[in-house]
Amino acid sequence: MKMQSFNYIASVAAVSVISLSSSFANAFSDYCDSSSQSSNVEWIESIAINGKEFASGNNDGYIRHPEIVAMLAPGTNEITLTPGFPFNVAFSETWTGWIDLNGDDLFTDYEKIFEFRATTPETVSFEIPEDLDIGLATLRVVMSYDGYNQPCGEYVYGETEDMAVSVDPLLFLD
Ligand SMILES: [Ca+2]
Ligand SMILES: [Ca+2]
Repeated sequence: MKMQSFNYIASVAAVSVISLSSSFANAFSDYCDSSSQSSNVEWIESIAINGKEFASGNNDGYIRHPEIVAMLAPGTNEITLTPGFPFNVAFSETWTGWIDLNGDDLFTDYEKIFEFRATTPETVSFEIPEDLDIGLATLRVVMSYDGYNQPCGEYVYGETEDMAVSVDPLLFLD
């Protein structure tokens, strides 16, 4: 059991040394497109997972964080979603998040980890099943002014961000 675990980690580390960015690009390549038409007046400013913040600012409607792996814990996790506004005028935004827990490149209702509407930064908790072995998985967050809450497709105002997540602490050794 232990040997299998270390063999797996060793192969991931080898890939990351040789070509980290292309490895992640491949990991994301099969997901459906999601983006806004405009992030001029609201965007995803930052996503913090279990207290570690990943700030991105305005990314023109979509960003895939290329070399970030956010650490999840089996059981309860916290995520803080912070919107960005250019004119000190805050709008109400619909936030929806999914994690592709089963690795089939689809974000299903079963994999939705939050959905809410808010004007200010909000922290919500979600559960990762204790017995689930996810090596690397993808978190998708959609923030939409127009209330769009689907994992795929184009909406008018807001932003989509994709990020690699893992529950395996050995993947976080830099
Ligand atoms: Ca952003
Ligand atoms: Ca899935």
